[in-house]
Amino acid sequence: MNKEIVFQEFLGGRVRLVEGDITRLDVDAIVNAANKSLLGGGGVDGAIHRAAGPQLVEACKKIGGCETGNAVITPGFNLKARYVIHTVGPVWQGGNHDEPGLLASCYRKSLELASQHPIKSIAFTNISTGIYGFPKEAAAQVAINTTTKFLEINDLSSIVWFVCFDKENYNLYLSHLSSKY
Ligand code: AR6
Repeated sequence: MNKEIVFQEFLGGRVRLVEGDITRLDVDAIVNAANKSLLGGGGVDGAIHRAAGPQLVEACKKIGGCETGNAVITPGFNLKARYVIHTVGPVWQGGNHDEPGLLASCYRKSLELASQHPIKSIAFTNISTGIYGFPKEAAAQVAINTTTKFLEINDLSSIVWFVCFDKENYNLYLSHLSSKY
């Protein structure tokens, strides 16, 4: 499992950082940066739907949509991951529309869903930092702070992977995680 993947460990192994494609990771759940329709799109959403196959959009249609800051769960179908957690990040509108609060909610709700299912490893992409335009540095801080706080408070036994597709995000996560943990 993930033998060929090079990653860094933090928080006693509870958090892992890797640069790469989330659709290839062998984990129990991957978290999709979806939109409110849940019907697929570009970016990581498109990549996940392509890798999971057409059954994924059918499962999403049955759910019917998801509000910004919330999360829903489906099977992973053709993915290695058994589940996909779909969360809808905020569109960056300048920072005065509760964007950080909504982004934190995406991480929290996804982790809550994970804790309610047999999920021992969950992988996040950098939600909202692509098409939705959330500044990467601020988004990395929200992602790391929200996740580590959740792990401390909830005693979640899952390993959390942060999967960075681009070098800029990877370097930001590496620097924040290394300085804190
Ligand atoms: N694996 C991991 N991360 C990825 C991958 C991948 N295969 N591909 C891209 N990323 P984005 P958003 C990173 O735009 O900003 C969709 O159309 C990417 O580098 O996918 O939340 C949805 O349907 C970036 O850091 O999601 C929505 O309409 C991060 O994933 C909208 O885009 C998020 O970029 C959501 O926008």
